[in-house]
Amino acid sequence: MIAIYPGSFDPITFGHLDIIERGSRLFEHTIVAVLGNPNKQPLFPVSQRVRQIRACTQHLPNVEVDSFAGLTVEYARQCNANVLLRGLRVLSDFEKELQMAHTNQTLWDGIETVFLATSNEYSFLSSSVVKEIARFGGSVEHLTPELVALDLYQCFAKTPP
Ligand code: COD
Repeated sequence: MIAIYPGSFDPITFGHLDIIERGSRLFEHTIVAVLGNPNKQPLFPVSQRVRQIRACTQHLPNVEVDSFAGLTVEYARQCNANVLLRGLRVLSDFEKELQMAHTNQTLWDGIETVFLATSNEYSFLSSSVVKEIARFGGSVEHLTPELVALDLYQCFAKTPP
C-alpha cells in the first residue's frame, strides 16, 4: 500500500520525522509530499524543503520525497496512493484534521486518512515553534535535524552554538 504524507514542512521537525519513520514501517511505500502553496509565504522555498527532507530520510529506503501543487487527493490519485498519513498532537489538530479528512473523502472516495498520534516527546513541536526560537536567536538542534538547524541559523544570521 502506498501512503502520501502531505504537508508544508516549513521546515521539517523531529515530530514530522517521527511520523515518517513510523509510517515507513506501516506502508510499503511512503511519499512525503511538500505543498507549494501560492497563498502562503514560506520561510524556505519548496525546493529547499524537499532537499532538507531528502537528506533527513536517506536511511529510509521506502520513503520518497516530492513536491506538489493543487489538491492533495489529485496528487494521491496520480501516485496510485490511497492513504493520506497525518499526525495528531493536540485536540485542536484533531478538529482541523477531521475536517480535512472529510473534505478529502468528498473529493475522492478512494482515499483513507490514517492518523498517527504524536510521540510524547514531540507533542508540543511544530515548524512555527522552531522558526520562532531560531528567529529570536535560540538553539533548535534538539527540535529539528542538524542540517535544518544550520539553514535556520543562516536564515536568521545566527552563529551556530
Ligand atoms: N508530531 C506529530 N505530528 C506532527 C507534528 C508533531 N510534532 N508536527 C506536525 N505534525 C503533523 C501535522 O499534524 C500534519 O498532520 C502533518 O504533520 C504536516 O504538518 P504541516 O504543518 O507541515 O503541514 P500542514 O498541516 O500545513 O499541511 C496541510 C496540507 C498541505 C496537507 C493541506 O493544506 C492540503 O492538503 N492542501 C492542498 C489543497 C487541498 O487539497 N485542499 C483540500 C483539503 S483541506
